[in-house]
Order: sequence, then C-alpha cells, then structure tokens
Amino acid sequence: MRRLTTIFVSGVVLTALVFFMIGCPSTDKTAVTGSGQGNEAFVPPGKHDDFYAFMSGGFSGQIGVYGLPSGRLLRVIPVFSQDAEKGYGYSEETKPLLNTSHGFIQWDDLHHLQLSVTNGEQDGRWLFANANNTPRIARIDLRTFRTAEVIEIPNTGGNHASPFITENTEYIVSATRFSVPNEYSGNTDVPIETYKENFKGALTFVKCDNKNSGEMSLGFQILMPGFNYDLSRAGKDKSHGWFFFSCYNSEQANTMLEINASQKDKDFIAAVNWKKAEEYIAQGKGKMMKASYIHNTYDESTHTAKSETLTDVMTIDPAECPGIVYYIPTPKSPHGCDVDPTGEYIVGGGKLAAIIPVYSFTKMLDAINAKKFDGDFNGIPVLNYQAVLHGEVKKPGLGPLHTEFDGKGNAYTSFFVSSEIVKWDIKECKVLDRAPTYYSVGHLLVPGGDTRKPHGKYVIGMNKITKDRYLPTGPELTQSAQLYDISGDKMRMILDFPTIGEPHYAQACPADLLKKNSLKSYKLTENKHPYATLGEKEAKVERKGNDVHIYMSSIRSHFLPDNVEGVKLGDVVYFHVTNLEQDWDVPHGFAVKGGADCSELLLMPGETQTMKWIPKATGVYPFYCTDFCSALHQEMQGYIRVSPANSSVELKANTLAKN
Ligand code: CUK
Ligand code: CUA
Repeated sequence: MRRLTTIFVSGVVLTALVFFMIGCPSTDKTAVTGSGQGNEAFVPPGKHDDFYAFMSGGFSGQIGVYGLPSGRLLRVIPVFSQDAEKGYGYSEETKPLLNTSHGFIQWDDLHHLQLSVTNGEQDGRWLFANANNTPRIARIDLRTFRTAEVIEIPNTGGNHASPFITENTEYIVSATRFSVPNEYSGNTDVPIETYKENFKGALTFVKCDNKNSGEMSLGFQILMPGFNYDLSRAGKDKSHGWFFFSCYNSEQANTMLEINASQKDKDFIAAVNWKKAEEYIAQGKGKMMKASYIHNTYDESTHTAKSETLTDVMTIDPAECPGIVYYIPTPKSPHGCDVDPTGEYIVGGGKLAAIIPVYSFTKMLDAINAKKFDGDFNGIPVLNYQAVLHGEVKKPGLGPLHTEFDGKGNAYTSFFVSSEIVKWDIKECKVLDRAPTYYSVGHLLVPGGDTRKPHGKYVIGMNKITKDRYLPTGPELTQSAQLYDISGDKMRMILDFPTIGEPHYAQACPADLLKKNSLKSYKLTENKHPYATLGEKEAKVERKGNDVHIYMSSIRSHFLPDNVEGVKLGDVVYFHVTNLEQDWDVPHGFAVKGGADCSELLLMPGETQTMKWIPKATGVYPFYCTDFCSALHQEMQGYIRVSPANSSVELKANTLAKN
C-alpha cells in the first residue's frame, strides 16, 4: 500500500485530529499500554502457540511465520527474494524459482497471502502469495514451509488483487493494478496518452489442481476496461461462482492519479460471474492468445526446480459475453473488497470515504434480473447503487481499508487515517466498538476471518508506522503488528510485536491443522537428485571438459571429500552436497571462500543441493559448514586447490574409493 503515502502525510495530521475529534476510546492508560491484564499473550518456555500466523513481508519478498498469541517469529519463508539463511535463490536447485520472462529476478514486493480452502474452510495444504512488481503467484507447501511453485501472469502490471482464491481453491486470481497496453495486440509501444484506447486491465483466473498436487496453470483472462484493479475476494456459499474486484481510477487518468483519479464520487467493485465465464469458454466464445510467460516448479524427489516457458492464454471479452461482469458503484477510491462468511454481504473500503458501504448479494441478483442499471461502461452494465446496497455504516472512522469477520455476525475494519480497528454489526451496520492502533493500520486479520468458518479469538492490526512503540534503531524503525483479544464484547490489545518487511496481509490458522503434517527430513532412499551422494562410499570427483563435479557427502562432523586438488583456472566447479543425516533439525551448511557466485548452501537432512563456484585466482580455498551442527562443527571443514590453467595437477580427492 505504498500508494497511500500522500494520504499518509495528511494522515499524520488527521490522525492527531481524529484523536481529538472522536476521542481516544479510553483515557485509561491501558488503552496505550495494553489490557493491563498481565501475560495473556505469554506462552511459557517449551509450550507451543495455538495458531500459526503467516505475515507478508512486503518489499522483503518474504513471509514471516509467527506463533500466536506469543508473536514469536518461527521462520522466514523466502518466496520472491534470495535468502542466504536458507540458501534460497543461491543453490542451483532453487534459482529457477526466481526465473521470469524478464530473466532472473532476485526480488519482489509480496503483499497478500491466502491459505488454501476446501468448502470455504482452511485445509492446511498450501499458502499462496502474490508478487506485486513483476506479476507472479507463488504456492508454498505447508509440509515443508517452502516455496514449491511460481507462475508468471502475462499482460499485467502490478499483480495486486491477488492471490485470492475460490471456495475450493479452484482458482487463484490476479488482477492488474496498472492497466497496460494489451500485450496480445502485438504492439505495446504506444503513446501513454492513448491510455483510454489502448490500455486494458486483465483479471486472471489461475487454475489450481486442487484435488492433487496443487499445481497452477493459467485458466483464463478477462480483458476489462483500463482501470486500476486493487483488491478482491471470492464469493462464498450462496455467492460461490462469483468474484468481486475493487477498482479505482475509473476516470482512466494516466498522470497524477492522486488528483486525477479522485475526481469521481464513486468508482466500482466489479462483480464477476466466473462460472458463467467458464460456460462461455466451453461454448468457444473465448480467444486463445499468444504470450510468453514462465512457470517454475520444484520437484521434491530431485530437490530441484525447473522453469518452462508457456505460450497460450485463453482470453474473454466481457463486452461480448453478457452476464459475466457487472459494476457496483463504490464510494471514494475503493480499496478493500471483502465478503462475509455467509457470502451474502460484500464490504467495500474507500480510502477517502467516511462511510462503509455494505452490499447484498441477494439484492445484486435481483437488481440484475430487474435490470436496475445506471448505464454501462464499455458495454459492462453499471448497477444502481441503492438497489444493491444493504446499508452504510455511518461515522465508522476515516479511511476504511480492509475488513475481516469473526463468524458471529461482526465485522472488523481497519482505518488507516484515523488509526483504529472498528468492530461493527453486519446486519445492523452499527458500530459496536473501536480500538486505537499504533499507528496507521493497513490490513488486519482474524484467524480464518476471510473464510466460511472464522476461528475468531484474535484480531491483528498490521501497522505502517511504529514511532514510539519500540527502542529506536536509527532512521528506520521496525514495522509492527498488534494483537487484540476479541473473545469478549470489547477488543483488548494484549501484545505488540515487530514484523519483518512491511506487513500487508496475513493469514492465521490453528496450529493443529499444520503441526501433524510437518516434514521432518527428506528420505535418502527417495532422493532422486542426479548428483546425489547417497553414502560416503559414493563421494567422488569428475571432470567434464571445464566442468568439475564434486559429489560430496556431509554428516556430523565432516565432508567427504574434504580435500580436492587438480581444479584449474577457467574451470567451473559444482559442489553437489548431500546431507546424509536422517534426524529432524540437523542441517549442514556449506560455503567456500571467494570466487564468482560466492554463496551458501543450507542442506536439510536427506537433501542434495549444488553450489556453482568459479575460482578467480590460483591458491588453496577453505570451505566449511556454516550451521553449528555438533560439538565438532568447527572441525567440519576442507580445502580446494586451484592451479593454473595449463598445470598438470591431476584431479583428485580423498574419497573412500581411493583409500
Ligand atoms: S494493500 Cu497493503 S494495506 Cu497492498 Cu492489501 Cu491495503
Ligand atoms: Cu555441519 Cu556444522
């Protein structure tokens, strides 16, 4: 939500104002310092948390995994960024996961996460994440807490409304934040001022093999008018089969959006009937287009990812396929677009709005049947606002962004400008409670609060600004999350804790859903890596032209071979290291001094990973284990000797075979 910087500037002033206007909910010191009830968030040493929380790392390209209620950071999952702690994006096996049609990209901006669902309930299988910058969707395997797949989304720019998913994980969507010149037209080199004619906003439905592997493929793309698409949610239960996308800039401005995209009183939520889109495609109404995009998949048996280029995208034009898209007018620069657990209510968030509009799915269907339209936009009917409106929450706060649900008929909305979380009754559209956040909350999360079965209990506010909450750390302060107990009528803050990167959205689920499936080690007997060393006897060195392959084993506390000679300048060395351990939580690390591509491996028990290493000068280079694995970890080391290109030193290594 970096877009909100301008609002934020005035937001700081406004925040101060609003505190005076609506008053701090309590002058009691506990409002600032927490509930004062003691250690509700405390989880004693040796005890486990009740929930896993997965929090977006924003521009760090990673995901932080936290325990709730303790706020303890359990793991960082690298997705779109290299991460030395895991060797991710450094080993030859994981590098392909960062391939795109633009080449190898070591970074992205990860905003949203969603856990896979079956019948609208969390099923604990996968976690999906979006790349906002170079449009991609990733799937994380929750047995291993590792990125298993990344698919690129063509013909888009800024994959923001993503990776929201349908009720049985049939589809994961991606909507383009920037409309872009239509790639399929064959000409994207157009004047920017021809925005209205030439720019399109694609809504992409990525298919998921939801019964088996979870693997993704492009289903189809709806080519919408050139707006900025922002956020989305799938229908649930009665509204299953529909998807809702908020959009702004229906002015179709292409410069100074801050002013030019805030002209109209209302933009839209696009209601998309994706089941109907499927029918049209089945009837041959879609058009297959040529594109070029990358699909990266990780194979667990070879411990290796591969990239393939795909070329076909099915597209559909909503103007030619009546009934698949309707626009619902939505006030003041819509942002969040959330659907309650029953699937009946659709909640809009307007960054500049002073009300929260709540739409009724039933009324929407009635309005469609009765053709209560206020004209159309490029052939897409615009529904009458009043006809679709369930109600407006009056005076909720300033700048409503995102809404989550507790499954008891209550909604929780974050307010960026007035820095608070507001609890309200969905049926009555009535404010029930408000709690300040420190400061300027973006997303918020209730465990399962976006599903048909919320787990309730907590709400977490993810704040953009920390200011005075923690010890200062120079010009940059940590980002923060705040945990509130929502089991009673009133929200009570019980903890604030730092987060990595900028936390946008997050997901949380009961610990029991994942705990039992967590993988402890990779079985050596199932290791199909072509360069695996499955026992110490198999350790060896091999020359193939200028490539030197070292088949190396690692086990507490030595490498085999641990001395290699006969490498020459101009050679490319591949260290294929296999961790022979089969116990849980015994990784070994591997690093060599200097060289081009100098990097690190981290090997899980039973795993094989490869480091490519290109020496730049002759000499003897030490290598060692980087992960403290035993009392003699510091002894876990070796040397590789590099000789001149024309030297006659023979390639050799101290393997068992030679002894
Ligand atoms: S956005 Cu960050 S607060 Cu990218 Cu979901 Cu609204
Ligand atoms: Cu192996 Cu330290």
